[in-house]
Amino acid sequence: MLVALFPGDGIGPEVIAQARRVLDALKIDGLTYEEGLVGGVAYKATGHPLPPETLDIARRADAILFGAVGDFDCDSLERRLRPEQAILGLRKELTLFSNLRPAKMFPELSEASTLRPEIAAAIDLMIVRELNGDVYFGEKGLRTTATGLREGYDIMSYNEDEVRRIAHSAFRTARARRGKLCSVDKANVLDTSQLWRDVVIETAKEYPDVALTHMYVDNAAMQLVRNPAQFDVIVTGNLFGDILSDQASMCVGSIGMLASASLDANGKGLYEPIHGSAPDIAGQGKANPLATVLSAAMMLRYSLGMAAQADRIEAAVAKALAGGARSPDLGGSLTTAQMGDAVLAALGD
Ligand code: GGG
Repeated sequence: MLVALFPGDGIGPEVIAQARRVLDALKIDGLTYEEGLVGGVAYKATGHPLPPETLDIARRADAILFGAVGDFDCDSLERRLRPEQAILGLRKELTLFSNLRPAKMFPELSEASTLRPEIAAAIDLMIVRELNGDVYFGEKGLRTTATGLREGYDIMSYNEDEVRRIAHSAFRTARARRGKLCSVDKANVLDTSQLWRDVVIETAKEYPDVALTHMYVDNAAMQLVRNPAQFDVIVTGNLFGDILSDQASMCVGSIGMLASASLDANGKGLYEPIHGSAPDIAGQGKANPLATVLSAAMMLRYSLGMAAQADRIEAAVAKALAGGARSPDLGGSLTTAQMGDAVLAALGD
């Protein structure tokens, strides 16, 4: 089985290196790797953030392990050449429409959460973020109005098929968990959200065993910090999902802890930490690699059919944290490599 490794920019290579050490320690027969350039490093080497050679590796691979993209040097480039287009391009080209972002409180991290321990302790939720539509992919541009003002626009749109397929993914996810699904939209203001809500309600007829609720996104942001235990699965659009999952990450201690899976309809997936390239700390050994290590576990579980190996990684991360392993984002001083060492030691026990 082929895994595409796309480390990318900033702290991407550092966190991917630790995930690779953990995967190697599992000694899985028949797992091979091919590396590709994405993001700012790809632009600097080839003139494009997602070169054809990288896309070719991604298409041939059974799964993709992705680090992060984003580079201050590229801030002035036209949009199609910016590092972020690599991840958006992969999601679109491979139809990776369903983004699973689990946020679960490791009990040992309650002191790192921004919430009171008794509120944080009960967090175990999954955000299902739609990845192929919304303002990310609608018509966008800069123009000048009739009165000479500069104006920017990004069209938000979803068609019913796009909503239906993410709704099915979310209902199936909820069915496999605690059977509760909260659909988050802004249907009091946005027509896109009204269609979203209508289609989710239609789809619910096929899942009578799942309890469906609806929440406006502003309320959802507030409820996530007020009473996060009420949530099992949250399904929402691309932009709202991006924002809510960053918020959820701080509720469970750090953005350095949140893994993700971006799946197509057949189980092929791209796996990445939800954090970006953090150029301010790149190369300093300060990055927390656990989100990437946990993304590797999701890859084994969702795309490679190796649930037992995924369990081993997740148990090792929990054990390393229980043993006191803490990177700076978690209030500690271990380096990126020392965090990797702690997971490897826990794997070997
Ligand atoms: N590993 C996540 C990453 O690199 N994020 C950078 C980024 O541009 N993400 C766009 C998005 O997820 O909305």
